[in-house]
Amino acid sequence: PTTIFLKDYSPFGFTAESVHLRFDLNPNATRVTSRIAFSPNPDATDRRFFLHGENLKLISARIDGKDVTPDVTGAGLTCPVPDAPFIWEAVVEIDPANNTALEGLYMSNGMYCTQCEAEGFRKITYYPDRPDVLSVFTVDIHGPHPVLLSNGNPVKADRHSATWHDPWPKPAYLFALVAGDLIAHSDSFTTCSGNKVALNLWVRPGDEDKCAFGMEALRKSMAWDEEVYGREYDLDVFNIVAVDDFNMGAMENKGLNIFNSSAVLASPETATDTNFERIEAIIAHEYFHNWTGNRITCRDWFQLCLKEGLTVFRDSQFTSDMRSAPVKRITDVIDLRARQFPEDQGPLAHPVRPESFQEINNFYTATVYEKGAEVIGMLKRLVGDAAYAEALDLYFARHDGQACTIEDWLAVFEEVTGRDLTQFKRWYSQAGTPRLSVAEDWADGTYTLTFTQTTPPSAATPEPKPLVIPIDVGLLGGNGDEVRPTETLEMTGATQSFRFDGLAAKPVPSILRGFSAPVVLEREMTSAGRAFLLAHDTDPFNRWESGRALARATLMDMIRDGAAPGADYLDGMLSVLRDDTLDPAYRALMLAQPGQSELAAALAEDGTTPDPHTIWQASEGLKQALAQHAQDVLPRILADCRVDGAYRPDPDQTGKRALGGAALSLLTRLDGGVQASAQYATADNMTLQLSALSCLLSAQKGEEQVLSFYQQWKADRLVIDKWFGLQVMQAAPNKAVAVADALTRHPDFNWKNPNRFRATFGALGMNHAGFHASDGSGYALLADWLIRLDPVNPQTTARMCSAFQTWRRYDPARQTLIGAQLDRILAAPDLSRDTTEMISRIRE
Ligand code: BAL
Ligand code: ZN
Repeated sequence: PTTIFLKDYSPFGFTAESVHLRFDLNPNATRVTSRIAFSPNPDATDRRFFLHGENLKLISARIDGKDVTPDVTGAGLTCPVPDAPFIWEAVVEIDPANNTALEGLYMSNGMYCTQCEAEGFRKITYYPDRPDVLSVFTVDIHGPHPVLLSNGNPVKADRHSATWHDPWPKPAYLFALVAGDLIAHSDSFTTCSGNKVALNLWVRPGDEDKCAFGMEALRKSMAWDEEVYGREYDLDVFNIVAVDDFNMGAMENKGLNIFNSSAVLASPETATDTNFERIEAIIAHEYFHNWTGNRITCRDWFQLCLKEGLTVFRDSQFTSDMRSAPVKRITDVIDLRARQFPEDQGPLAHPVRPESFQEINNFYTATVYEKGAEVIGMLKRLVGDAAYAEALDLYFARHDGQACTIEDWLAVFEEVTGRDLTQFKRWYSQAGTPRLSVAEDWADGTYTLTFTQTTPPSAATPEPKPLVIPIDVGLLGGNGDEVRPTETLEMTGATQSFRFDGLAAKPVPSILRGFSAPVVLEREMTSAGRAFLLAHDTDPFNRWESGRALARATLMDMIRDGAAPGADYLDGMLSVLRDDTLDPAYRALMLAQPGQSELAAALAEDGTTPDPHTIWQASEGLKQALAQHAQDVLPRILADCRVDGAYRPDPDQTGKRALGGAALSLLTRLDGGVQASAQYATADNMTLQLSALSCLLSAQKGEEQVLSFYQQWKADRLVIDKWFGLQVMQAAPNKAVAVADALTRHPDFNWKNPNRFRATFGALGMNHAGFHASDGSGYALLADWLIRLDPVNPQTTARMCSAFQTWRRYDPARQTLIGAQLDRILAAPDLSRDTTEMISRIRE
């Protein structure tokens, strides 16, 4: 496979002034006729006319009306062209019905849809399929379908055809087309300058009752982007379509967002609170891309974080404003540690802006997205809110309609603030999670904190240099009062000290408040010290963090020494549980323990080879101990969390159900499932039903409920995805592989559907001790299925390979077993470029 390098970028030799596409839809023989006006690009030196194209049958090609015979390969075509503006016309035939990779134009339940990011458009027609070629598209669609959609505004429509025109120049990756028998849930939004925009959420008949929440989320997102970023919507219509077969969560195509149905459809009976929150965030994310991604796009795919990091950052701000900011920050950090830290600390480590790739689909990663968002959060913290707003205004004004780079992005901040961001830019170019250690000193009323940063070297960054790290610090007195409010310390050296003068007594520091930088803070602390911060820290994030650190330390002692859970943790959690002044959602997050994979990472970091089964036992032991310690308060908590009245997925009810769920899971350890069974029997919404079922399954009960759940919901594919996933996730470690294997034989295991495949095998990866069964059966089962899926859907296969990325943490026997499976996958005939790249990088 060829490696592509950032340093080799050069612009395309031609500009595309306008694009006209005609689609004559047919499941196995769709005809795509293109008419493109090209002109020589004055900014380019290389004038070779190469158009990308894959899996296309070229029927005819013409230049300025004359037939030509291009040189065609599996990757595209070349052709001699005039040294002046010319018209390119081509007719190709494609086979959407057999497009199982779900890239380009494909079919899902009889409906046509597209996914073009990153390089899917080349499977639709010959085109310069690169994000720096922007053009104005007009699209004619012909086919016997009631609904025919594309980007932009509708121009005309009759019984079996429709024309769409998108006035905003865009790269081909934002192209979209949908055709099928769909029903609209419609509404409207009047923008700040008075344009009434028609909003439609298109779904399959039968899903109409699952649209209201997504539509409301869209309206909120449109209002928020006007209010907070001054960004107004720019077309007459905004269409969203729900599709069942989709590789990603959703896609921001201009004016025609296409969503995985799991990321948009929801009703109280079928979706959990967590689903509702995720839907609100994804609707916002895709909508916000209209400015950060679409109006200003990326010059090349190395700049992916330019749009993704920024848009994740914006959607996090939105969720913080709509819901609880501390809860959002905590859940983001949990997610970062669960998904991005392992990536950054293993063989797949890459910078937020990678410098090379073989398959760009493999770089839609937690590093590009989530660490990319953290980098923007740091930048905002360093320059302040006002300068951030000014820099963003300049960014939008200066780069509207352009394809940009990280250099363009940083330049607006440098201009607005006068800062030199050369060192800060290392966050974009260096891989690896920095470790930040801290030492303290107290003398004569002066308190000094000395920080040392080190980033472990990796293949991607063999010699990391010091980064700019914003460290938010507050100081507390011995009675818990705040003696110094939060201030942002700006660390630039490898080691650096910060002094706090004029203090009457030695303070207790609260460091890295709000998780002000994506680092691992290494701080020697006693359990009593952590318990103090858990009780008193005035920063809600760090208060939670102290509880988390206490849980981690307690678990590590249990794992390493077989110690009994200490009183600091148990008493600390009891106080949190009892504290009715704390938001229930926040209390629920406090009760959640660090994941078993996170513990394995912490052990490996400390030089102890993690044993998944011992980790599982300790984790179970701590939950059991907490259940017993809190047994007197749990029934009251459960009762207090009961919600009267109609279900609403709002922060208030959601928080109560989350805390109630946490309490029920502890209570199930004491009552053998009596209350969980009762909740299951009376639940009138999916959150309560699923949390009860989850409690029962983790207590090795619930056989009857598993069957009745299936009977109740077998017609609802999104609920049945949950049913598949939950059984695997909650299975005891010695049963998880067998449960997953049995489910692959279930008639509803439609493995070509990415949601069903991910529900089953994503859950197996998440069942840490189950996946790492010492006989290697988990590895073998996953490898079997990755080998089977790869020829059908390389993109989803490659993503699922990351379950193996942490393999070097484990004992030699497990490494041998995993290594053998990696070799087996690599040896599969015709393995895709996607999977080859992933497994090769993991295997290194
Ligand atoms: N652009 C791919 C899907 C997303 O990040 O919104
Ligand atoms: Zn995105």
